Parts: sequence; C-alpha cells; structure tokens
Amino acid sequence: MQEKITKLKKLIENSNRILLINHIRMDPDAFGSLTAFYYILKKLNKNVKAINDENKPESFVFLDKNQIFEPNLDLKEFNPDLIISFDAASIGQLWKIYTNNENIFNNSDLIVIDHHATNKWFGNLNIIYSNYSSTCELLYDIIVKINYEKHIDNKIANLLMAGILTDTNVFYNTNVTSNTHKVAWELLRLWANSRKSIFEFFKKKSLIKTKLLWKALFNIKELKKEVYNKKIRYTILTKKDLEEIWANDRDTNWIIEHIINIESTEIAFIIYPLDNWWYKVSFRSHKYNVSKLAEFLGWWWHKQAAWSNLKNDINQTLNKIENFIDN
Ligand SMILES: [Mn+2]
Repeated sequence: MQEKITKLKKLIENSNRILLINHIRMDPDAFGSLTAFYYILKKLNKNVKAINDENKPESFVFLDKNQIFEPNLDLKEFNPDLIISFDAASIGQLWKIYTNNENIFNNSDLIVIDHHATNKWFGNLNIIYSNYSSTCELLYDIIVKINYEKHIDNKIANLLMAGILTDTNVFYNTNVTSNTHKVAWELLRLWANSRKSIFEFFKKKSLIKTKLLWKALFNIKELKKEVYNKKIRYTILTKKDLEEIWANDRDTNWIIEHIINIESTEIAFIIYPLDNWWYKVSFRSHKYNVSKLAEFLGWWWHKQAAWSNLKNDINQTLNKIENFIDN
C-alpha cells in the first residue's frame, strides 16, 4: 500500500487540474470520501473540481452546505490531468460522465480508491482494498500515510465518519474490523459528530414511514408451512394500506429489517404494491440463502437479501412460496 500512496502523492503534487468523481446515485460513503478529499486538496491550493451526474441529495446537506458538485462541468474545457474516482466498483458506475468523455479519461491519470471486492480495477493506479468497510475508512488511512492528516478538520472528520457509519450499519455489518473501530476512534478524537449522522441516516423517520411500519407490523403472519424447518414471518401491504396514509412504495424499504429482527424469525418477506399491476416481494434472512426463493419467483440479488417483481395477485404469490417450500 505504501508504494501506491507514494505514487498517489507524486501524482497529486505534479497535477494542476484534479477532477474528483464518485458513483452514480451517490451514497454517504461515495459522497463523504469525495467531499473530504476535495476539501483537503483545496487546503493544498489545488485546482480541484467535483463531478457526478447529479447534485448531492438534499439529505446530505447537514454534512456540507456548499454545492461542490458540477453535473454540467465541461470536462474538455477543464482538461484535468488527474482524475480520482471514489467508491465506484466499475467504470459503468461513472455513467455518462465517462461515456461522454472517454478520451479525457483515457488521456489522464485515473486513480481508483475503493473497497468493493467486485472492483474491476479500471484505473492506472488502483488503491482498492476489500478488507476495508468503506471508502471513507480506507481514505482516512490513505490521508494519514500521505501525511495530510493535519488538514483533517471537524467537517472532514464528519464526512469520513458518515461513510463509515452508513456502510457498516453503525458497526453492525460483517465488514467491520478492529481497524474500522480504530479509524472511528481517531475521527472522534478529531471531534467528529457521529451522533448527528446516526440520527440523520438511521434514527430520523418520517411520520408516513412510521405509520406504514405500524400497519406492516400489525399484520405480521407466520407462513403455515415451513421451509426446511425455518420459521418464516411475512407481512403484506395493499394498495389501500399505502393510499390511506399517503405512502408510496419507497417508504417500505426499512420494514423488512424490523421483521427479520423479531426473535426466532429465520426468514422474512414483505409483499407490497409498486403500482396498479406489479407487486414486489422482498426476502431477508440473517443466515439462510433466500436468493433461490426470489429466483423461483422471477429474480434475485444477494444471498441474504433478495426480491422479485410479480404481476400475480397476492394469494397466488403466497401459494407459490408455500409450494416452493414443499419441494
Ligand atoms: Mn462504500
């Protein structure tokens, strides 16, 4: 790693126009890492610009009031000699910024800073370590090794902390290591306000989401038949349920987490409407592979979190799940 950091430092020192980019639909890790490095480069009096196909989401404003992203930046005019990508696992995640400016990307040094095991190593300098929980945790170690630590102020510490907290689900996910805690400890010493990010990203809920959760929990049922002796709990939200409280399908995403955490639940799923025709089934398990179930219904994603979109009516879907279980 030290060798790569030395190269990174040289590239930064020799560059006049540095472009920072992160993945589309930026999350707090992609946003926090890029923005933290942006302010460090500014302190080094670098000509630095940040790009994404969108501005940062409104919900990140508490971390940085300034709008540093320039979605309409003319890259030909800026003509960067160094590009640094944050938290993107593939060049596809840079979206049309890349496809519209392939020449510029191919003719400048491209540094990739990321923690995804699936990363395609698409830069000329790949600082990619999948043993890190988040790009923010990795970036902190890079900043220390490059000797920029003295530039970490309170705001930068908060930005890095936000990415660590969200990518680890507040130190709960299996990607957490002792180094994650060490970095968090060092950021706390720099007066990072972890409580603010935990409130904004985890605790705070809209009234609509809270009412919807209550409805979903009130209707929890246990599947009559068991899959391989697993206890399966589920809930169903109808179109009427959503309409009554002015909720939409995007308000449902946090409900499944509550069902799987109910004692003795081994597999959980929720069925909710996407529109007049389509229903979504979302499965979750802490231990068991639920992708096969979702795959059986049409689509799948992760081993422990999977979903399908279904056009059938709800009872037909429940029957299908129970029949799969019988096999
Ligand atoms: Mn990340």
